[in-house]
Amino acid sequence: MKKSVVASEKPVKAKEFDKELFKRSVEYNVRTLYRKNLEEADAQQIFQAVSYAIKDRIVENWMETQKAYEKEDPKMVYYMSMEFLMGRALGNNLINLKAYKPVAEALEELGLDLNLIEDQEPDAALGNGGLGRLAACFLDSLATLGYPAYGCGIRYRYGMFKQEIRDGYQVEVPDNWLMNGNPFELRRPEYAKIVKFGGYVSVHTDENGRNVFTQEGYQSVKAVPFDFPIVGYGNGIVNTLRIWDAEPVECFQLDSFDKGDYQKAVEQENLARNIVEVLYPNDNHYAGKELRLKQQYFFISASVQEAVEKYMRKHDDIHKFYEKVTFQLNDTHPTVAIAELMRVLMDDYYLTWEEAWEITTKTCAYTNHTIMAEALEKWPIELFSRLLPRIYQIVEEINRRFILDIQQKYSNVPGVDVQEKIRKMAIIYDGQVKMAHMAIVAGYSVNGVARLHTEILKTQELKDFYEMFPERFNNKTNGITQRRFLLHANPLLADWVTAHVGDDWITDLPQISRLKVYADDKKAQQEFMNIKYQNKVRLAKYILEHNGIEVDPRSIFDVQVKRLHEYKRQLLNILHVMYLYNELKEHPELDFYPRTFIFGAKAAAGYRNAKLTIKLINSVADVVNNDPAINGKIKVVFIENYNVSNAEIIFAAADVSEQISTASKEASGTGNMKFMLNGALTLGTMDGANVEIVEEVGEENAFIFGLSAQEVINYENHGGYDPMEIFNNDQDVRKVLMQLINGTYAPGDPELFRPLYNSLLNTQCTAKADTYFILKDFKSYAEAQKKVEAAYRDEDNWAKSAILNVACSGKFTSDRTIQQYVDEIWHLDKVVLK
Ligand code: NBY
Repeated sequence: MKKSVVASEKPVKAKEFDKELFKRSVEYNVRTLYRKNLEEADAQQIFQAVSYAIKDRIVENWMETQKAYEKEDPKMVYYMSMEFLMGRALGNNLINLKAYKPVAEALEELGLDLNLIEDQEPDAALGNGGLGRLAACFLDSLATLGYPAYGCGIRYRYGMFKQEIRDGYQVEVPDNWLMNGNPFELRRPEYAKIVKFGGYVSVHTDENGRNVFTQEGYQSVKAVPFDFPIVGYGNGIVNTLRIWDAEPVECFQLDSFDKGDYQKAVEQENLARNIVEVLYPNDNHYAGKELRLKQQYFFISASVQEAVEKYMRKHDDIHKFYEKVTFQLNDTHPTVAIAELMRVLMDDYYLTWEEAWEITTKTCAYTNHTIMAEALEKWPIELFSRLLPRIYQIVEEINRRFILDIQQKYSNVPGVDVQEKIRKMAIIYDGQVKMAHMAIVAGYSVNGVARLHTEILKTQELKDFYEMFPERFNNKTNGITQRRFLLHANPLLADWVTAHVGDDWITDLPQISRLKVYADDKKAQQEFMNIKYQNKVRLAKYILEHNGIEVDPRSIFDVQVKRLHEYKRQLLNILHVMYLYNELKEHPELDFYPRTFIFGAKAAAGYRNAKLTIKLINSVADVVNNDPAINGKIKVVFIENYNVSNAEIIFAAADVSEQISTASKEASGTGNMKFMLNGALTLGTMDGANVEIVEEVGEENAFIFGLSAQEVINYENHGGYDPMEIFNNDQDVRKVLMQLINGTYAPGDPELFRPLYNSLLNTQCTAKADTYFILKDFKSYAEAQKKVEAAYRDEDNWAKSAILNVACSGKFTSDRTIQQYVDEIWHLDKVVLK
């Protein structure tokens, strides 16, 4: 283990930052870690030395916080999530310690540039997209608000893959983020747990006449936790993100002559090696992989065991567990926690089913993040029962009792077909375990992540469950942390905001509304546009360095960054670029305001149309960017390897925020909020949280287009719509679509983009076509884009709208979201350090 020894200080809250001490500790760390002095150390070594110096400061506060929790014994939330998309820690920790500027100065005095040091840190990319980043924002808000919380997750050896673009195609490269060691983590072997897989369950009756269930013939894995400090902003609080690593239970004996044992030992060792190897890179898509279910049970079993043991260290009555502990399940991925808690309570603490059920149903709460059918987790019972035999028994019993409840409730209700209800609502049906159903049946709260999304859950997707348990359903509109996405990501704008309205916004974002009075102020408008320009220069530099493409920071920066998915409709965006290019070619005299279309997106490794869309974007970029006839008026850039770190640079530089999902499909979106906070104007559909963004900022300060969610749902209920009609009647659309199959963008292989073409048109009348309403919304999108251009030409008015976007973003802080979870679901008390 690397170790740094630095004289530690008392909590930052009370103490001023001691620059000289900090400089000495960096020098000392470089010396002890690498036997070098500052001049000899390379950038990575300096990063490590600085991080260890900062960690020592954090550890002080960490101990104090945990001591206070120990003493006050508050109720705790365990945020259970397969994903925590943390990004980099160093800069964020400095921000939250309120030490960013002093540290930057101290390093400058040593001849070092903090920005370059920050760039040495690999992103902790233990998540796919919105869901994982939401978990990270929530941890930041929980610590900042002073709520006792644990994040529980998996320490994947390889996080989200690195994306390289070769010949326009996405290539996935393993993300070896732990390669140089991780200075902020702490291995906690003393809290290791054993997790059991497979085998069979045997039942016997003990001396008290109780049925005792034991799992036998299983394989086990040792779960070893690593703790990450989660630093609250300026309050001395440090919470814990606990992520589990896997180790073999014991080194298997090479001298074992028992063949059976030898085989088993090898298998056990392989299980430990494989289980936390890699994050599944699918977002909004359930793949049904056995190893994925193993990952889920692995971290859940360890986390549940730890939560129960921790509770029992202080309490003697397990019946009141829920008074001190609540589990928030981040989507259905951790839902096996329900059955695992039941198992521990019954098998380890000998509670009856009824007692265990009472505790479990008062402990577990579930957040839904999608209505996309292909994202719903349904495990085949064959797999589920083979891997988790005892857990499966418990799920069966939950299901049996729930079906009795349905029968009891609906048997005598006229007009209700009870069998139909059971078919739709059962937890086990058709040979599958439906995880969402279990989460709703056993949870005390079910929430959606934006108002529209929650309404759709109540009235469509989960209608039957809402009818049965209306009191469980509630909305918690997502939010983002302004500490990372404004204070750290956009220091120029952050300083400007503070200069105008003070710095309360850092922990009380609604205060930022005081900016409204400056929206009409010419000087403020100019300052704002100047900051935006500088941020565009910063992004242009990044693009030149990383993509080799030159872009003009005076052009409109029109940005779509998010996971690549058909429902998010990057295809609509690039088809529109193709259309604009056609227009410019046909009418060279057109008065066209220069525009840079910026994309950033990872596609799931096995998602064919998503990957082909990346190739299309890059192919269009090749043609358009190199056509002298259009005089650089359109530039298309695909930013390689979109991640949390480059996102920070991208949001700060955006003029236009593309939020163009098919209405009803994007549960909330959170990128939309990050753009708004940085003063970009939303070009979007009435979907997810866009609805609430427009409500806050006013429709006149955004560009809204397309079908409404209800219209989309109506079409879907009547078998879709006919895209051929549009293809046959709209010559602009027709031309663009033909260019997908006539080699315009793939001269060597004109058929290359045929699958995209086919996804839009049902020429064969076989598969459904344009299920995401791209052609249906095309015209309305193109019109909205025209309005964007016209609006941008009026610079003062644009600046006014942009300032109003910043000023009206107060609702979208994750501090507000977390406060609502606390008030309406978790009921936690704040802990204040004295
Ligand atoms: O969660 C996203 C939603 O699409 C977005 O609208 C919302 O703002 C965000 C936070 O609430 N969902 C998401 O990111 N989902 C996943 O990443 C995901 C990952 C894995 C699987 C399913 C969904 N899986 O089944 O493996």
